[in-house]
Amino acid sequence: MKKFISLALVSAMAASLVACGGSSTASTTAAATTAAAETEAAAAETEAAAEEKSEDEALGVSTAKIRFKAGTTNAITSAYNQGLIAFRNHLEEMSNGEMTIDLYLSSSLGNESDMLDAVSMGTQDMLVTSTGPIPAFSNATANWGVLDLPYLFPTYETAYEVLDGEVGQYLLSEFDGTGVKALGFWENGYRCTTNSKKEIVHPDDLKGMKIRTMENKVHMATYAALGATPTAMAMGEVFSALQQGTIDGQENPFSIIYYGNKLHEVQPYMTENNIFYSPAVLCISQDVFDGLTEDQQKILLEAAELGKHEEREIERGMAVSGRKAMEEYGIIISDVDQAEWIEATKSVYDDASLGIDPELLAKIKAVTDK
Ligand code: EAX
Repeated sequence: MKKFISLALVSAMAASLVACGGSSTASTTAAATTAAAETEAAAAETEAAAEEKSEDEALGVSTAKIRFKAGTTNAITSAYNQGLIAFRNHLEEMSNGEMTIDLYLSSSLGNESDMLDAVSMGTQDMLVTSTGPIPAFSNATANWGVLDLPYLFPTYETAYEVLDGEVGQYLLSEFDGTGVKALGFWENGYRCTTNSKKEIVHPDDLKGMKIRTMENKVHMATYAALGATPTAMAMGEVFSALQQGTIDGQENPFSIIYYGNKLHEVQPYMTENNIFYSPAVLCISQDVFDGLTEDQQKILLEAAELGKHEEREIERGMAVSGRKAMEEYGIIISDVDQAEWIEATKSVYDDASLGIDPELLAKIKAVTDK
């Protein structure tokens, strides 16, 4: 909006300059007027570009000596970034302003796979990512796909018990030696299907639809089992692909759809089928972490733990408020018989090509089937 005002202001100023021209030196005045208007317009564009840039970043306290460069694929209003702000507030307070986090938003540092590589190489300090790119990130993390299975976690509570317990901590430790230190499980949320064509209530309704998934083979196998055509794509490309119709739909939690990427603007239909409980992971470059003093490391870990719980609470809230906001926006949201969808996706558990670790799955089931 400010950009529009700047340009409107400039054209009004230019008009007033031209109006006060006139007299025998009209051509000189007109030239001067045009030049002035062009300078003003250029200045407005620069300001607007700076403002746009500012929409891609949210910097921490300017006086901090230690600044962690953190990236996500979402807007500032998303649960990830609201969680990072909560984490940052604790970090700044507990370190007396010595440490802060500069947020780079909406895939401005690249997609999640790129950013995970950048953190491992130390060219980016921090990242909150979904589990999407993790199985393919390293041989050490190849068995993370177990967390991406359909209908694995029936409740938030069972997800937290597994992720904060033995299985989750073991998986986080698999990042050791990759250049990435995985600090803990944040929350992406329960992933639902949106599309631009029709109400989806039963699994068969998905037949033949091109549905964007993350570049994750378990998610792709699940949508293939439902009869859809899974189309892997980075988050930053999804809005325009939906707008252009090169894909029919996508799947994400309400928080990512509404608060993170405004996908409701191009997706008139949504199905609350909650196929995947999708964890997220807060990562820091191992070299960056090792370069901190013991006290600074302690503060960072404590602040990250507080941020984790706050982010999960924010995301759970967005799952409710996001649905309400989307209904008010006019999105048609269909509820489903989840038993039907569980039945339609259970074959994925037997797909040997997905490299699911049976021992890890058994440990998870021991919690979720209690
Ligand atoms: O992690 O790519 C996705 O669909 C993710 O949910 C998103 O980037 C947030």
